Amino acid sequence: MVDLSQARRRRSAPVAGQELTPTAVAAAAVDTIAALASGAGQAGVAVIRVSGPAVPAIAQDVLGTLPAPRQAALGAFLGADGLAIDHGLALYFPAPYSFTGEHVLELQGHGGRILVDMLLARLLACGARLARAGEFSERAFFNDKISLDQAEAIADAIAAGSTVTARAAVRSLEGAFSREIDALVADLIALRVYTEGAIDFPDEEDVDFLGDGEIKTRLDALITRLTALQSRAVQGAGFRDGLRVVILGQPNVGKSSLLNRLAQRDTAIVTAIAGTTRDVLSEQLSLDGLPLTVVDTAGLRETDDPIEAEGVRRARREINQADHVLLVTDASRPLDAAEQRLLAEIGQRVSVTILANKIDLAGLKPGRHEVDGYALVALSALDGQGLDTLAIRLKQVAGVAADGEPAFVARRRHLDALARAAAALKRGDERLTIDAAGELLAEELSLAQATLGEITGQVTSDDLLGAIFSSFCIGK
Ligand SMILES: Nc1nc2c(ncn2[C@@H]2O[C@H](COP(=O)(O)OP(=O)(O)O)[C@@H](O)[C@H]2O)c(=O)[nH]1
Ligand SMILES: [Mg+2]
Repeated sequence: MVDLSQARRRRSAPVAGQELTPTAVAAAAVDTIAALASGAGQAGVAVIRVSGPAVPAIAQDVLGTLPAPRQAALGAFLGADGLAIDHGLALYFPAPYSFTGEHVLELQGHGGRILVDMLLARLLACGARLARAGEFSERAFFNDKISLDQAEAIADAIAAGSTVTARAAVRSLEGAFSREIDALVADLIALRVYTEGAIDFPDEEDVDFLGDGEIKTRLDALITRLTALQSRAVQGAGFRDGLRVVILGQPNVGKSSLLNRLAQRDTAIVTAIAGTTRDVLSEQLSLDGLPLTVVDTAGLRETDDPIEAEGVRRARREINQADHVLLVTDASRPLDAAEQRLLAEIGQRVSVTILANKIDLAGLKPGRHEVDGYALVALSALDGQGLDTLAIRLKQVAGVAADGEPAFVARRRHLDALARAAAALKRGDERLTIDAAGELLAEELSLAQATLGEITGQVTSDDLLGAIFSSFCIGK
């Protein structure tokens, strides 16, 4: 079981395994990091961020003065020779009132690659070192400026593939998710205290705490809230991760037409000649905010043409990368033997929807059906009938509601923690109602609390933190 006393440790010096007393931390040589925070390449302005105890000294060297806190100061960024490398704005945020909680200096210079390199080299010469990926956010987390899910939300907001995802990420960043977790944890702690009290003083004033229903009522309420949070987190994760949708099918069934219809532009070449699409083609799109990567492939058939054969090989390989497969067929005829085989093969690996395309030719109505346990959508890629039904189906596959926006973003890691916390509460419920075992319930409550703490970073392992922050980009 995770011990709560190992909750977020302040790690001011990157010395693994070395315990530091508070005074040692203060005295320890925490290094100062620097990185380009804005995008690489030519731009009007580039922002270089510096964080750490050496910031005031570095400001003296590079600016000739320490700017007044939180006030933009225009001036030269000086090289070692005293000549200006660039001119720009400097902003100084003294600790602890900064993003990282450390002294931070932001230099906004011109966005030229050489200028940025020269300025970074100068900062390194003054004693900073280049920041690792995610290191600014990591320091913000260790200095209690943000919770772990908020740090992740920063990365998610930057990487957001749709406005809906971006808005949800910003809400997470503002603490929408951590507040929910914290509130649940607070109630869990209260219930733990009550339960432990019931165990320690079983017959206090002849009241049977364990049997009085109070614990059960509170536990049920917790389980209900956690379950509701879980389903909202699933939404948040669906909108964050989106879906990789692979379009497969025989030649000429309308796969490329479907891609073009979904992308609302002529991305793929469409002709009446079978074997037109030879390579894998993908488009990023947003389905009412749900980020989709739609992949068009070569029609699957036996062929003597080596180029087309390679396309068929690539198309099959796409199945392994897909979150969902759209198997396009011709609505005017039933699935043939090859399609049946393909369907069975895909169905074993990934979820699939059969699309009965060209209903305009077959004279059929658009709509959703079930065939042999598979979802089938009848549509026309040519005139767009049934596309709305396909959209609903894809949102269902992604686990997001047909309407509405996620309250926050969530990651698989969060879903996993929520599921484990819910399982612990359910086990605790059984221990209480079946065995009337207060101690066992208390243990499950404590486990659920620790598991929820993994989301906000109250309880984490260094391995997990390393994995999370290293996936960020430099300067974040
Ligand atoms: N009438 C009709 N024709 C379609 C439809 N979808 C595709 N087609 C036509 O079918 C032919 C093959 O389409 P294409 O998208 O290249 O098929 P692919 O080989 O599966 O990529 C083209 O002539 C398209 O215009 C549809 O829904 N209705
Ligand atoms: Mg095609």
